[in-house]
Amino acid sequence: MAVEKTFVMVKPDGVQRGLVGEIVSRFEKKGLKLVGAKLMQVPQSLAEEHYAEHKERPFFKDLVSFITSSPVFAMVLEGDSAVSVARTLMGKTNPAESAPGTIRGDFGLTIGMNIIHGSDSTESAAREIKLWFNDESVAYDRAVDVWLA
Ligand code: RTP
Ligand code: MG
Repeated sequence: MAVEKTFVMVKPDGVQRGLVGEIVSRFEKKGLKLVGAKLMQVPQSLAEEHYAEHKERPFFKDLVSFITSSPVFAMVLEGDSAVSVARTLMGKTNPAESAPGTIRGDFGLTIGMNIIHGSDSTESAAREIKLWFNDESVAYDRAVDVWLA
């Protein structure tokens, strides 16, 4: 297994509903290491660039206006297979189909407001971390790492 970094963002619905702490806690308890975090209002240009792959999709306009409607909580998480592990904890894109025990499965109801975003590949993670954090993550040693590998 390889140590990876991934980009995860609590979307405006998750921040408004007071779920940031619960969500961060789930990733921490899983063993992923928080190496970047910030609460921020998303500029239109950043939202459009982040979701550029969906530019031609019918939901693109609504998605960008949703992401820019209220602050998000952006994070960089690090750990073994962090990209796929974070996606597993998040659950399927549509909360109506996400398994109980996952973040979307436990807290979401509709695809338009599905609480959280996570990079879908190591390539996406690299692109998104650069875009949101300008590659500025915080490296530090954590004693618990000895018990996780
Ligand atoms: P995300 O990028 O937000 O982590 O979600 P994802 O990979 O699981 O899903 P993706 O296919 O990348 O879709 C991005 C976001 O667009 C919204 N969406 N709405 N109305 C619709 O049919 C529809 N489909 C997708 C969702 O908010 C989804 O998370
Ligand atoms: Mg996606």
